[in-house]
Amino acid sequence: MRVLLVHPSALMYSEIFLRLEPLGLERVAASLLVAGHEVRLIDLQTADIRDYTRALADFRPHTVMFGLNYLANVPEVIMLAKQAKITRPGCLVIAGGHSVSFIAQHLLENCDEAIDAVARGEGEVVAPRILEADWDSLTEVPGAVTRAGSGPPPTMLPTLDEPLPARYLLARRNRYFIGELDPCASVEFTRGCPWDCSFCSAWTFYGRSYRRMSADAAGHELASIREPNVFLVDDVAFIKPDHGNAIADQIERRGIRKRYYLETRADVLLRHPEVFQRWRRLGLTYMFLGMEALDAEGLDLFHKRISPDENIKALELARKIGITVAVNLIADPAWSRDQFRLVRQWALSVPEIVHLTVMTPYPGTEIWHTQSQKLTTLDYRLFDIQHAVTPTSLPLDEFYRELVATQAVLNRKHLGVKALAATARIVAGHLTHGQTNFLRMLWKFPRVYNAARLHAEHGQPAHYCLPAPTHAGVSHRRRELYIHQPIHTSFHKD
Ligand code: B12
Ligand code: SF4
Repeated sequence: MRVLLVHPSALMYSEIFLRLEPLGLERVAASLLVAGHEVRLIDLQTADIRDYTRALADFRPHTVMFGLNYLANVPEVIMLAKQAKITRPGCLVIAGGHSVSFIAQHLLENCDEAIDAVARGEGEVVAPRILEADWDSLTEVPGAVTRAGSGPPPTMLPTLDEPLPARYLLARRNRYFIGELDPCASVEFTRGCPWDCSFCSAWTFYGRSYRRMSADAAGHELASIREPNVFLVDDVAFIKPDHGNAIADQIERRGIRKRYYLETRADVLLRHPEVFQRWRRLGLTYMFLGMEALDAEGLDLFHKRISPDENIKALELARKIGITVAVNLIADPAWSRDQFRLVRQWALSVPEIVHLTVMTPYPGTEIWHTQSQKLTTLDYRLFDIQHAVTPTSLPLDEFYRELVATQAVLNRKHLGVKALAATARIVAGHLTHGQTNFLRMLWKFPRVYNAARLHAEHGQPAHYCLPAPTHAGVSHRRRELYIHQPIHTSFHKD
């Protein structure tokens, strides 16, 4: 069967700092190839809508599969799905990925019949099974959902060691970057997270499980990557120090030389600094720590299970090791002008890169159940953690002015004249190799972060909307949040 896989375009607000390869779709592509299908992959983050139109006409796919990890991309995917149905009448249109797994039935009932089925959970397993099944027996496939009903819960991959992502299917690989790590590939060593933060759906998607790729497979995959830089997509890197060390052994044994960016938690870094020190020597350059809040009250509210003191100690430790750290804070729509001011003051007092995102209840998170009765909009496009979708204490336009003013202060800290002078050498190095992503990023900020535009985006007509919350105010059972049902691991806390 001919299968066209499509990743939608990047959100304007994330594209400023980075653009990363669609690793999930590359793994789905690899599993479809193993099952004997002919596969093409288009990433609209780097390709043009004309490439998509051309692929529908020339490749003539029997099935078009869309990656829907992000709610904000839903309206775009419905539009692309409609185009597929017009150009290739009778073709099967499927959506899969993180976010769509939580809203499958609602999307199918509210997409003007442009999407036939949703594949929930890990695509390496469910996608080939859907293509094997008859349309009439689709609702028996674990993870498959159609307008006629849902199959059993999706099943998990027995091992993360295979398939190797079909990276070679992507044209324009030099367009993927994060900051000055340009070009940059992505790799995944572990899947899932044993913590349970209230604003996050990483743990609910994988049923709070945590799985690891074997060190040998990780070494093999790293060695196969051509880019000099690697973004490690694991939610929390090196929770298990033996795993981090075993992969480090592989890197040394195979003589792999790259620079790395990873995300982890402050307590994981504090518990096993020696692993991060070793990785620093192997090329670890940037680390992202989700601090989320500066005070204990905020951290408790998010179930972060960490203290402000640990967060600060982790920053000091990372500085000592010589890793550049980026942290994220979550802006509560209830913030006053004073709270924004305090964040600005704190951010200017530390050398780290500070990002500010807006607290957003997503389906699949606990706060979807506790906060969603307050939603002020159901427009998918505003669920991108840049917009306020719950009531703001300040008038909305003023909230955005404070938010953007704070983001601008944080940005100037790193992209101001002094900082730019420091990056000049890096930029020159990139240009020598024809890499322009980092340079373009430096000029995009003022155009993208704009309070008036953020505010005006609330007024755009919404043709497609999230499901109206039904559990509002009702306490829910945590297991009902899960896409993959929990498997037993030593990490389970409930
Ligand atoms: C890497 C990453 C990114 C990359 C995206 C890279 C890319 N182009 O794909 C970057 C950094 C750009 C990014 C940005 C954002 N991200 Co992000 N991201 C992640 C992260 C950490 C890992 C994703 C990943 O690559 N995993 C590894 C691959 C192998 O898994 P996967 O993509 O999930 O794919 C599997 C399944 O989902 C499924 N699947 C995926 N696609 C398809 C398609 C089909 C047809 C099928 C059948 C199956 C299928 O099968 C795959 C293999 O098992 C996840 C957390 C997580 N653990 O999932 C958050 C996560 C997905 N991101 C999230 C968010 C909020 C965002 C942003 C909105 C934040 C922001 N403003 O910066 C933006 C929006 C991006 C956009 N639309 O432009 C949230 C999603 C919340 C939600 N419910 O919408 C997550 C869950 C983080 C979290 N902790 O809450 N992100
Ligand atoms: S925010 Fe990080 S630590 Fe918390 S549940 Fe999500 S992935 Fe895990």
